[in-house]
Amino acid sequence: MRAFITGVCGQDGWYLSDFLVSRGYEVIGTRRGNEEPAETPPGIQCVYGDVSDAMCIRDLVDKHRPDEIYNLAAITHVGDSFSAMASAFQVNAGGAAACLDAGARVGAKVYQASTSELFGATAPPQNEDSPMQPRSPYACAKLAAYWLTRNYRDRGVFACNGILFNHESPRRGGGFVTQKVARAVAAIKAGKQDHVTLGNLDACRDWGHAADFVRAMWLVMQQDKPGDYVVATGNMRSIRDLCEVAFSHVGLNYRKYVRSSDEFKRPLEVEKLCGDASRIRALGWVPHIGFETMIKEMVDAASEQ
Ligand code: F7E
Repeated sequence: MRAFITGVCGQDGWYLSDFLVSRGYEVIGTRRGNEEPAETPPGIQCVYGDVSDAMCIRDLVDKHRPDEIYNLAAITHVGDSFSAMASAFQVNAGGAAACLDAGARVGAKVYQASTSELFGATAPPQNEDSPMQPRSPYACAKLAAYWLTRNYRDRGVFACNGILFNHESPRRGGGFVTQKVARAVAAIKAGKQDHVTLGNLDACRDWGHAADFVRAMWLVMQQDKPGDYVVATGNMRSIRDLCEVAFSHVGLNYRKYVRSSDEFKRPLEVEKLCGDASRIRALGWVPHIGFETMIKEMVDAASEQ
């Protein structure tokens, strides 16, 4: 089997390519060319590719003729999307269109990296039938991608939306709150920093581990029929809970070190997300790594850097 992964150098691209290579897949992944060679996942073929350039994606897919396409490339920071609306749409909606179009031409299955941000203002628990009320340009663009995927499916393409809730790991970018906290804990413990300033401490998320979530991506692509699946742990924690776990792991009380500022608050917030993943659990998917274990892994990894 041959897989084509866009955005292969991101957190999910690493874990997914690792998983697929271990299952004997040949993996071709796109990168935008601004990463160091050492930063590309091992065992795969990395090529230049930008999902906002539909002809580029079409040519690559025509050339490599994959069985499965995983569209993971995206502008992923929700907060940043408020000031980068046009590029959020070009990449997050346009990229999905490019992958669906390219996949349809060669008969490949297409996985679209969808997101719990689609639910936005809808109260938890959220599942595949919950109303979608996006609260950011990021989520609006991802909602367009979600519907494009469904439209292609209606036209006969094997196209799936994986509606993933937050998922983290030591490979998470430093702009996301888990990694920001993990790195701050490491720096404060080492005496290099005396506090960390966050935004909204009351927001709640359902956080899982990227290694568990990429298995779900693959699983939805192995079904007889294409579909949309929520992928989540079903456990909800606040930003305060995250701080408590991360700081207490190194013997510190977070209340002494965590501040909150409007600077890191969003114009519109998604207050509470917690997924009901019954549909994918019925296929046999279970997350193995719990929240505490994951946050401690991230703090330990940050401490070793
Ligand atoms: O924020 C709050 C912030 O940036 C989580 C992306 O992968 O998951 C991710 O989106 C929460 C929000 O992730 C800070 O306001 C407080 O309520 O880690 P985050 P996200 O926005 O949930 C979804 C599923 C995706 O699809 C996205 O691509 O934490 N928060 N203080 C903060 N967030 C950040 N980044 N920085 C702070 O200082």
